[in-house]
Amino acid sequence: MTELKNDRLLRALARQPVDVTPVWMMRQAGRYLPEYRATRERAGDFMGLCGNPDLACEVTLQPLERYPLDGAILFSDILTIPDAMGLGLYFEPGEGPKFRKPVRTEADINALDVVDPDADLPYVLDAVKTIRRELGGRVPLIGFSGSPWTLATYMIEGGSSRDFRIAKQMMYDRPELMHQLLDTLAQSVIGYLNGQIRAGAQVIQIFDTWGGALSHAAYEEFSLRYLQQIVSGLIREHEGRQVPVILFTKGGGQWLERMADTGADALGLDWTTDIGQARRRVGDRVALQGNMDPTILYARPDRIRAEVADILASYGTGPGHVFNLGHGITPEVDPEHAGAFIRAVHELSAQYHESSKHREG
Ligand code: 1CP
Repeated sequence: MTELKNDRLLRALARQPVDVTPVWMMRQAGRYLPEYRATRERAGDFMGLCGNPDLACEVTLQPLERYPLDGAILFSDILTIPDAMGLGLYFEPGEGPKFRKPVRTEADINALDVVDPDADLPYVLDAVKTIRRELGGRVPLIGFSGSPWTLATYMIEGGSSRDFRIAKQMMYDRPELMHQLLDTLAQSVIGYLNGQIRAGAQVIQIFDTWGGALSHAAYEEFSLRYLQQIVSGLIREHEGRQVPVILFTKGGGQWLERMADTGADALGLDWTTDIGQARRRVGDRVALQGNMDPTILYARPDRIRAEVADILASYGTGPGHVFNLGHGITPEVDPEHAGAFIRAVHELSAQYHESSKHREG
């Protein structure tokens, strides 16, 4: 296997010394980039893009051509699992994801099988292999999945939702049925992520985008429990290296200690948590990833730079920080502003890693 030319991301996730803080962005391959829009046009639509390993590889690499990012993230979507379960994922132009056959009844849930990634999602595993080959060891490749709870919300609601009315009704009225669905999803996620690791993913992130919509007790029972099951079931070493796992619960700032208990290597933070306080709470148990408000990217580049400086100062000196946005970059952001953000992280973070430079000689 090729040597990694830039292993800052892996080092930071393992809380080892780095020269500067590594940075990548959620949704770094996406609609804010004109070259992405052009490739999606060629693919026909979003699912055509996800389903074509060569085009998925092309859009994965696009942000790396523009910016000195420290990681690549597989171009795919969390909703490939429910699609593989037969729910019929589609995208109406200008609208979010939708399912032709949402899951609403006991019979619907009984009919779901655990996904076999080799048989049901070969295009994702092929994309991972193609991207690893084309990366040539430039930076590590991040594979990902949605959390069972987050996937369940889309499957039950049939798409995006404001209040998760139908999903929560099932959770409160038929908890045993919800657990059956979440367990099927957790088993599917474990197989899918292990498939991505065997195909070449070097870091794993689990997106629990809607965990923050749950009550304290419901988060433990319906989201965290399954995050734990997944972390316990993942391959943790491959190609002679650790494969770090990052858990990101949007709105999960109050549960960081419990998330660290799962044995994950790193926690993703949204922008509502102070990263310095988070660091004091979790100590050296996990690395932290985050956490700039993505809408700051609409502000002037000097304002973006000041925000980066504040977050770096809040985290403080020493390793264990991966810079990221607190959620995905949005389609209307000016690509120049994204560039200013990434440059600022590298330029302003060196001072927080001085001692590591001396130690490395
Ligand atoms: O091209 C387009 O118009 C479609 C927009 C788009 C993109 C670029 C969607 C539809 N998905 C993606 C790619 C994607 N999705 C990636 C890879 C790109 C990268 O990160 O560089 C990843 C990691 C995701 C993950 C994803 N999909 C999440 C979790 C992260 C998050 O945003 O919280 C979620 C919730 C989804 C569902 C989804 N897919 C697409 C959209 C617009 C949504 C969100 C819908 C909603 O808000 O409910």
